[in-house]
Amino acid sequence: MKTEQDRSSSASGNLPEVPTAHESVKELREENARLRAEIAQLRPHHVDPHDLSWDAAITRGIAYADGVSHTSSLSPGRVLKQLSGIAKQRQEDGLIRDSDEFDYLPKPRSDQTELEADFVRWGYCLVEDAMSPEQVKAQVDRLTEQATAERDLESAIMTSRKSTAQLVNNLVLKGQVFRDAVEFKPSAAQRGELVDALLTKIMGERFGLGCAHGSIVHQGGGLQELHVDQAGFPMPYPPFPFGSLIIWCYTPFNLENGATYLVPGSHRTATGATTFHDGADLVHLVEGEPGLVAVCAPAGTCILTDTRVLHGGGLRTAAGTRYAMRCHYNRGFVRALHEQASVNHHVPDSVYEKLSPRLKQMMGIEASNSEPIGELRSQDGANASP
Ligand SMILES: O=C(O)CCC(=O)C(=O)O
Ligand SMILES: [Fe+2]
Repeated sequence: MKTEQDRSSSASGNLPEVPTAHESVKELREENARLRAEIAQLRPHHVDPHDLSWDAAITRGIAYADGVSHTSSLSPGRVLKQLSGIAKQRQEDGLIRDSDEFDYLPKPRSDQTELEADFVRWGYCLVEDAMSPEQVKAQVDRLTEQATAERDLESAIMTSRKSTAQLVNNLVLKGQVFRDAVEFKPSAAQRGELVDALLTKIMGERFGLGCAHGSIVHQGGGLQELHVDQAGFPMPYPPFPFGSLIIWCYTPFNLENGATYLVPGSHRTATGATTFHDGADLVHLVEGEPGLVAVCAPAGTCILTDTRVLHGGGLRTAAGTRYAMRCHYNRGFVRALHEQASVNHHVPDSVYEKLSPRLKQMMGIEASNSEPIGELRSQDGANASP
């Protein structure tokens, strides 16, 4: 089967195209590593990265990301480049294993302490039966109806070539079932309150919504480059994630079905230090043990991920379709918008009226002061004084 690639990503912008030929990928990766090492040596203010003195910091200048790029927020992309094409290559070589082949990796669970332990150790956890079969059906029915209507209107977003995957963005505008699930109402997701409690632990109270969209992956679709979902943030990362991408599995996830590929444990070390820094050997992580796996989960599971964990959409090789909803949440101080979710600043009045106070807060569109003070003139103040 010819592999098609999904270039969209829920929280990292557009992903690069996967090169096709095996050998050239390998060669390019090596060439890339060599050139990066050379460039590092040629930097005019190259300072020993292990020198932690004030003098060294001042010589480096304002270089909070990598000391090279003036668009520092793009810097994790430089580190991730070494993984270009690797998911495709490992899939073709049959080297990606199902996560349930590893006893120690997260399993679907309902105990919060165990879920937290999985999340800390592996960078993801699986909330078991987070939606009942009826709740899943209600979401899939609405999603497929919306997806068909968007295709009929010729406004569908096809994310893999030959229409093997479709993304239905801005679900908050597209049905009460989605709005209810996004704010974890038990009527839409029976273990929504548990998901909410976990996300609150990850990001603190009043976390925001980055995007909520439907992901429809047919045979031959779904493959993405490996990435992290906080690539917009400069490195080095602090010892906590900026957000969490959660995936509501509407159909079963496993290798053949196009489950998310993920490198368990790639988000941090035991001390909390980040894995992402200049010179990090990410290939070693991908090829190690457990390495890159396909996250197995029955329909109804909610996958919570740390935005620092290496992962990407997996290729569906089986016949049929994988349905899911992906929601990206951010810490409250992060502006709640996203390249596929202009929803947060273009909400039609008819939908605005239906949004709960919490959803408005999550989307960053609550009116916190209905009578703000505007531009004042000196006599305005004089008139106002007694
Ligand atoms: O759909 C998936 O399995 C993962 C998608 C993903 O990582 C993303 O869109 O950022
Ligand atoms: Fe992602």
